[in-house]
Amino acid sequence: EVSSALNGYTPDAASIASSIKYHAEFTPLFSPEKFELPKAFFATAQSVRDSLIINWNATYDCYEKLNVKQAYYLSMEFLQGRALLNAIGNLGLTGAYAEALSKLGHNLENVLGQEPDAALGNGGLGRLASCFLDSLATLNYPAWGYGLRYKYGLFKQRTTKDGQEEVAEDWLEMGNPWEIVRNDVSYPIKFYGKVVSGSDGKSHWIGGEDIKAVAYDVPIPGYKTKTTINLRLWSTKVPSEDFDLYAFNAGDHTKAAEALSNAEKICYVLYPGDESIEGKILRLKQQYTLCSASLQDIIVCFERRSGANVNWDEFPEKVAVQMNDTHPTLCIPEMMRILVDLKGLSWKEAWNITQRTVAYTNHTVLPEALEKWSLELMQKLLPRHVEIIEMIDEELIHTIVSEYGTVDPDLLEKKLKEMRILDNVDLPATFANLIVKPKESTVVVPSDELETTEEEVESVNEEPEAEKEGTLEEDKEVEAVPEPPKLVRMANLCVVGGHAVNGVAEIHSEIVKDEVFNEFYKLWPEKFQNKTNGVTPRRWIRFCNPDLSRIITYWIGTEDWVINTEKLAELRKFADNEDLQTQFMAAKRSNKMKVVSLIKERTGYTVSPDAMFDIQVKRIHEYKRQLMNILGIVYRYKQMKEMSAAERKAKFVPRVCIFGGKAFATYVQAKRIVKFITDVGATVNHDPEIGDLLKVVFVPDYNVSVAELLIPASELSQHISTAGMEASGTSNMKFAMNGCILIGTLDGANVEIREEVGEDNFFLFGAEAHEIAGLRKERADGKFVPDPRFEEVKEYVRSGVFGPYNYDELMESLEGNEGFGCADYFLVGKDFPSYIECQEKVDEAYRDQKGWTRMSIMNTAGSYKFSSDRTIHEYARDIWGIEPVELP
Ligand code: DL6
Repeated sequence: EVSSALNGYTPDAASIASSIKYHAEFTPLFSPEKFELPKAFFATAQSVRDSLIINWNATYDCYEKLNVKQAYYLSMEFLQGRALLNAIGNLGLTGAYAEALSKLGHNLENVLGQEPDAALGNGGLGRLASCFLDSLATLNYPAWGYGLRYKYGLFKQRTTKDGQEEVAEDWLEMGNPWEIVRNDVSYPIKFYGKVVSGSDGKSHWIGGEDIKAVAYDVPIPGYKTKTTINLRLWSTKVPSEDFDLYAFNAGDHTKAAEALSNAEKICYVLYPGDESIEGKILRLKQQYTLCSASLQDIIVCFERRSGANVNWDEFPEKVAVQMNDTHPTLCIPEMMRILVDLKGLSWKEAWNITQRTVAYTNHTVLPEALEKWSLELMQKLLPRHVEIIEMIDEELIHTIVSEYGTVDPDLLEKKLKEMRILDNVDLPATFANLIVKPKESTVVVPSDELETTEEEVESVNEEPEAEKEGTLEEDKEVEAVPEPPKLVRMANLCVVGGHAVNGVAEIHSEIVKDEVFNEFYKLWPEKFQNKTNGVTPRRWIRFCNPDLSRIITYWIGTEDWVINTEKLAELRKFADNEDLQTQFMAAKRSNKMKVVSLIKERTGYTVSPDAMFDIQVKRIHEYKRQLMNILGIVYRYKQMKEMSAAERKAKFVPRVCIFGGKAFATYVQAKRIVKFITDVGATVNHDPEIGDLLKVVFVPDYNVSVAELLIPASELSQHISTAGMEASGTSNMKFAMNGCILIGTLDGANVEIREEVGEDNFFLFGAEAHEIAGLRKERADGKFVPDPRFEEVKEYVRSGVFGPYNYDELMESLEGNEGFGCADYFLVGKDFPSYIECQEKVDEAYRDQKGWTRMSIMNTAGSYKFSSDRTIHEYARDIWGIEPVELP
């Protein structure tokens, strides 16, 4: 146990017990007479929160007094998971809390199990944000997180006979003991309306719909330090004066409630479906709420700390804003709007300040994930921001023209096409004659979608400009090819408006420079950086794997590795030591036993702890290739069925193949994959011939807490994306830390993990990133000859072994038959032979348990680089320019 960070005061078990009792008595949420588990959790969390608040206030006061530069991490996602164990662990009070609870008749583990996961995120991007908060606090960096307080977390996943079913995750149902509602901190947020020029020469955004964003603060404690930073989550409400009491009293309750629900629904769910126009509007409202509320808050803080003499030029010396992916891109035009329209700065001054303040992290190379917003929709919702974006676009055109000249119109056209923020939008009048080329079509046909936009658009907007001019009707009469939609490319805006752009693993950052943003890279190479992701060793080793942690501490001789992970490398020298190996294996086995129970409880299947635990847990996505994993399992099963019992035993080691992950509700192919995995499991797991030699389990509702159980129990984990497509991956780091051996492609952070743990301790297969384009072309040209084993396995699936569901569509997606998109875009067929051959090597290696354990130790030892502490130090030094501040 570390000593407490509580201002020198270490509460003992007795005082903790009395604090828990106090909260139990005065928590009106539960019935007074009983002290059952839900109440025990709530009271315990509140007692911990008291301790956190002491440090949280001290941290806040310190930054306020010193007026230090602070970083603000803006993210639509924070995948916090549970907080209790992390908080008492960071405070060094785990033992004291366990003792206190036992005095009160409860067991800490059971109490911990009561906490719902705070699943305000989807996957890696959100969990990374949460790891970063832990590292920022632990390393004493002045920093805050900003996000949204979604009423419902990421959906609860059930697996039924029809596949995945989504159920709302009401994580706030029993209240949230960690948050502090700050009714004193709220900001107005406006949508729609129009922009008028005032007599003062400034633009005024008036009319429209007004809501307010209210802050909910969540203290984030660091490990072995007093520093406790803040995660400020915004919730949306309607200003009370806007409640239509007149309509309500007149009996029109629906009308009166409309404004309330319009405001509140902004924070209902993360990533509302955006197939409909309403869904798109809601998402854009969410993004703007996050940006506007956070920036108003940051600016208020800057002004307050500056006192009487606000010097705006100093803003970037006091503030760094990191945009986690493109979701918070509106920070850029919002900052410009506040500085120019509200604070009276010139455009030039404001642009200079904005660029020096803001930076952008790219987390994906998938073109569909690089956000593009309809210009027309944005114009309706955020008219002033569109004016600002148009001006930024125009300045960018100036830059491009002055850099590349007008001598070569083709080159200029290419550059503009790639780099402009506005896509499919004519050049502004001043540049109209730069590129003189015949136009394909000049007829404007407005998108139907946007004409039938939700009623609120109609009601809060002036008549659309086009209608006023009477162009719509005329246009409709003309039979014409529709023009491509006018779009705002958010990623381009990020690159232009920020001073730094980073990828999240070395290979990914190279792809960002060479492909995704190549034209920008040629123009501004100095902006581009790499920041390889990391994960917090507190949550992902120390707290989720106490047995392994004790072993590491024993062999390294200190617990310092929890904050200085470089020390993990010292384990290398003991990798052959039999005592260490025995301890490693024992810890693994005890973690596997917990997973045996989890699987029984969640799926009803009984699995053997003697089998190899082979795990793939991550969002279900075609590029992550869960399909290749399950087809590999099907191939294994088919082979087993064709052998005698003795041959089977000789060839294969027993395996429990575990899957987990959620498919986005509207992603049909991903949902088919979930169904397929569960169907294979239903057949294989009930096959008496196979027994414990193979089990296939889909653990429903994978989340942070489930990961905390599965990862410590893993022996093999799969990171098998098509090379070049996984930006980094972070579960690969967590698995390696927990002594799991990875099978994977040379993709994302796998490349660096393999370098650190050693080639011999990583199972590598598959095509490399530089080969992918050629391989896709080969497929498109019909030159690809599939391996017979791949053909065989698809045929086996089609034969109906796995039940009546028709898997033709899924199999055809690997063949590229007409109507099912491109030919095996993710190259499952290409990599399949090397994958199954590599899996044979895995079996062989697992038979030698000593050798395997050595590899396992080498993985833990080699994982030291992948601590988010290292990543955060790099961001602080290279992008944010912030320094650690030790609290007095
Ligand atoms: O950087 C965190 C995380 C990476 O580790 C994953 O490789 C990457 O897929 C994920 N990106 C996203 C963004 N959207 N998409 N797709 O979640 O970021």
